[in-house]
Amino acid sequence: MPGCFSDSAKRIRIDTIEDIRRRLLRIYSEKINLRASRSRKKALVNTYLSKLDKLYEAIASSIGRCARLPPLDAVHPFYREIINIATKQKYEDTVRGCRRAIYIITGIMRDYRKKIAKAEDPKEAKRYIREFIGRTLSILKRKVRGLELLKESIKEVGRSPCIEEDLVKIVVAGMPQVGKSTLIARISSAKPEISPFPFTTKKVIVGHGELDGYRYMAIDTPGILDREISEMNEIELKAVSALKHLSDRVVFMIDPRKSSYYSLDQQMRVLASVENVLGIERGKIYVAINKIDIASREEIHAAIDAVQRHGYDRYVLISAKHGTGVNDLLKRVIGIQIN
Ligand SMILES: Nc1nc2c(ncn2[C@@H]2O[C@H](COP(=O)(O)OP(=O)(O)OP(=O)(O)O)[C@@H](O)[C@H]2O)c(=O)[nH]1
Ligand SMILES: [Mg+2]
Repeated sequence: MPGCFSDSAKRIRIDTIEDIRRRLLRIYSEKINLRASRSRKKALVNTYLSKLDKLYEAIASSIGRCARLPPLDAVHPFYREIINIATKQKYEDTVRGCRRAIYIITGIMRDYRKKIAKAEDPKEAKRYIREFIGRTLSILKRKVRGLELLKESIKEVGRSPCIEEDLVKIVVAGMPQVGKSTLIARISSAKPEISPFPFTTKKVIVGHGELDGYRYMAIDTPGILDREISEMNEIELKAVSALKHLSDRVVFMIDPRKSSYYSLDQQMRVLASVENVLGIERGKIYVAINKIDIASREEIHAAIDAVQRHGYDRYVLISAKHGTGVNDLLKRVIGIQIN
């Protein structure tokens, strides 16, 4: 599998200024052994210089991880959206700030190297070390804003699915309890929790699958695409727009039974909202009328009727639980891509 940003993000640790401050103070208070050297002055200088180096290395490696983050336009739009939401659009500013801060701190470090080299006694050398820490922290505070949000956003990306560009991406949407996770578990490697209680699955789950040599990603969208746009707040809308980039195809599942949690009308309204919010062409939406093993013939017909009345002509009858119609659904969904 080619690398993706979420895999590398798992290994990137972004430090906040507070994290850095604590690390510097720890290094500062580490006991120092005056190195064996012919002259006491030389020993003093070497010891404090090596302490300065250690402090600088800690800063450079920490801020360096931030400074080396890729530009936003180099990452997949799905991650870009997650980052923009989590950093309130401040990602580029923060990364630029890190680059600038390293540059300035490197200059300051060189000045203090010279000062320490000329120090007359341990007290003076120690004072320089303290000054260096103080100036470094104040530069970080002035030049690098938003490290907390950046840290969170990278963690968020690390928790997000690995997006492979060249796979068909199938988003499975629908209201709670219609059988999304059951379908995902049947058609992909993902093992979402399935239960008879609504809102069981709380986060977007991605699985991979293969049919007749065609590999695809299947995405479970719990509690995200089950409401009308008018009910979503801004953050939810933005989170949903991240999903846009994973939606080559949409399978919208319906529970046709009268006893289901939501009426057909409600389910159709949410379908219209999904179409809208994902900005996906109608021709790429498949309606899966699920639970045909327990729905009555009348209920199934009423569902087909509602689906057609709302202008959706691609529907498949399935039982996600028993597998009936699932391969047919998949072939049709992937088939669009093949043709
Ligand atoms: N009889 C029958 N039951 C099904 C079918 N598909 C799903 N179920 C049952 O419906 C319930 C809900 O299934 P889930 O797959 O968890 O539904 P979901 O849409 O993921 O629900 P949320 O995560 O709450 O949004 C479970 O008890 C499933 O076993 C089906 O085709 N036939
Ligand atoms: Mg679920």
